[in-house]
Amino acid sequence: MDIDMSAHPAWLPPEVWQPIAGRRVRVTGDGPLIDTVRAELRAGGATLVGDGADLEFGLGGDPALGGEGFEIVRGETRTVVRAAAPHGLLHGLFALVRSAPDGRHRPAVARRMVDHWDNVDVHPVMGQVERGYAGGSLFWRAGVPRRDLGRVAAYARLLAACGVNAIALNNVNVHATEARLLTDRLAEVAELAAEFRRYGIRVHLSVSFAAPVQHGLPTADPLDDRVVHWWARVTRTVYDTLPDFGGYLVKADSEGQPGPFTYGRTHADGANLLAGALAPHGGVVHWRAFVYNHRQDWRDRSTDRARAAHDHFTPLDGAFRDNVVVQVKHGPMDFQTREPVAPLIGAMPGTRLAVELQATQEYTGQQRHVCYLAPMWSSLLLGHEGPAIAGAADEMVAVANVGDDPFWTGHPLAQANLYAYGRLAWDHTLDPGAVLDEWIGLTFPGASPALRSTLHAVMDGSWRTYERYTAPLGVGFMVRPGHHYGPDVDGYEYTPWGTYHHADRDGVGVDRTMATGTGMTGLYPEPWASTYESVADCPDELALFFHHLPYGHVLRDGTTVIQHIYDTHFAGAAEAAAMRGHWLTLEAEVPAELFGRVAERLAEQVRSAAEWRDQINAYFFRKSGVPDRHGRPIY
Ligand code: GCW
Repeated sequence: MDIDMSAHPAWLPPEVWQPIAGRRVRVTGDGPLIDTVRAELRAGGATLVGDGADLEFGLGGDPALGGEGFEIVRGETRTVVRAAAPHGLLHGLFALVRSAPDGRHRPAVARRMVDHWDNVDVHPVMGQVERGYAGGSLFWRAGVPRRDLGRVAAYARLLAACGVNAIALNNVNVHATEARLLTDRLAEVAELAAEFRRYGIRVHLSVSFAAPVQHGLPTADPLDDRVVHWWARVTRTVYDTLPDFGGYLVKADSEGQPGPFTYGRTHADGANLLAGALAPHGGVVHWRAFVYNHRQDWRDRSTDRARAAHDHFTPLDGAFRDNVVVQVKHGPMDFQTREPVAPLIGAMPGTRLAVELQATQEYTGQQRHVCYLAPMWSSLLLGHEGPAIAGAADEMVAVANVGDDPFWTGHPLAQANLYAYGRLAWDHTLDPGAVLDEWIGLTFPGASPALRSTLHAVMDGSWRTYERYTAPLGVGFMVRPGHHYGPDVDGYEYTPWGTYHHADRDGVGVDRTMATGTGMTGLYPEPWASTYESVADCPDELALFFHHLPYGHVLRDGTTVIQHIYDTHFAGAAEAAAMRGHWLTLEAEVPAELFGRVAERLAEQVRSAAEWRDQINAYFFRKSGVPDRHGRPIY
């Protein structure tokens, strides 16, 4: 196996192999993953030896390390990496490359997955990659496989090096062509799976619940024997080709995708159907909880989209087969810049749960804005503003942000989101600022202290900056409908999507209290139910998510709602301009192409932030009639 280290470097450029280069290394054990360890070491400049090694990789580690854990011990003359299984040695190698500390390392959750929303055919509205901001798919172009397997191999390395071990290749919105990946186009999947397998990454496929109908059956009813047999047969064929196939990912009864509701069945019936087909082969079904009514009457204040996943799924706790993983978005709505944690997380103790994050920046600047998301993810994982995801999640998932762009992610700095996702999925307690520094160190080896600290300054607070100049206080969705880029305060206000801010001349926000609203606060365990219910205790950042507040309401930080809106929007836009200023000092320090790409995107960010500031401030000034206390220009 040959590894081209210089092809698409990202966080594994040849220079970071310094700790390995020139060393005499002994690797014991056999098998495909051990072969990868050897190939990586060779490509990194190590000499593989039988004895007299100063670095050793070997099995026989403590079984308590599990299938992926490893231990690093640096002695005076020799460093030893031990694992109980080959996959652990691969992780141990990458850990050594990033100078991980001595000691035992084990992942927090067993599966750490990335989901691609890649289409096989170019979708007329969504393009090659749904919500993709990094060019086309790495896997398909206009209906046919790209066959650029070198790029796929490089991607597999990057994923493995940050700890990812599973991937879903195609969009959860499964159109007719994508449905064929499961059947007559399985060879394309097998080809990709071979690249990922070398790095310990198992391949999964998104499937349509209506697949049996697409293939000629009169029904897809999960309780119909013909349907049960169809899935069993098709799944058997998949495993004949791909014995280590991971399983199915399903978006059902959601935004127009077919599902069990068509047949009067429950989501447990639907998920168990596929789980039954997968079980004999050791596969799992990831069944998404993103189920809500996207055709609701905006005049009806009794329906609340934020309740939907909880209301649909908690009654089914205990009804799912063991190999069903209910996959829930981290927030109750849809990957907004700020949301509370989804109340479903932690509310289904008898069900395996995967928590889905969105690395692709649909609502967070679409990879034109710098928005380092790890601080948000970390605070959700650790429960800074609500129940912690850590401990409640059995698995982690992120929607991928890469494409065929030469920088992988369109905005080169957006690579940090994918890297940080992998690292936080492995260890939920990592400090996001430290992960950022780790990414900077790996991606820009040899960087001067000025480059390091400037990059850190540009990126570390960028999510909060983005939050400041966009939708205020947790209200969300003030974006242009359809593509979701740029401000449009009322864009979704009178639509059926359930995404409302309810601004009027007196106030803004959604009353989700038990006392007078949709009762959504009551879906949380204590103390959070009471915290969110009480205007006085609710964290400011979520104030308008849970409450409809008068513009003059004084927040916990001492400002009024309206003044907070003005202050944060002026500050956020100014911060974006400062970020650009910082970046422009780096011209001599980074390669010209990278410098130019980031500079061009920052110029757009500065423009867009000013547009957000002006539209949000003008909108709320006109609604409320309250002037800015500091007399700044509002149009
Ligand atoms: O937020 C919405 C996106 C859709 C996406 C959906 C989902 C894949 O706008 O593009 O569809 O979420 O998560 O299923």
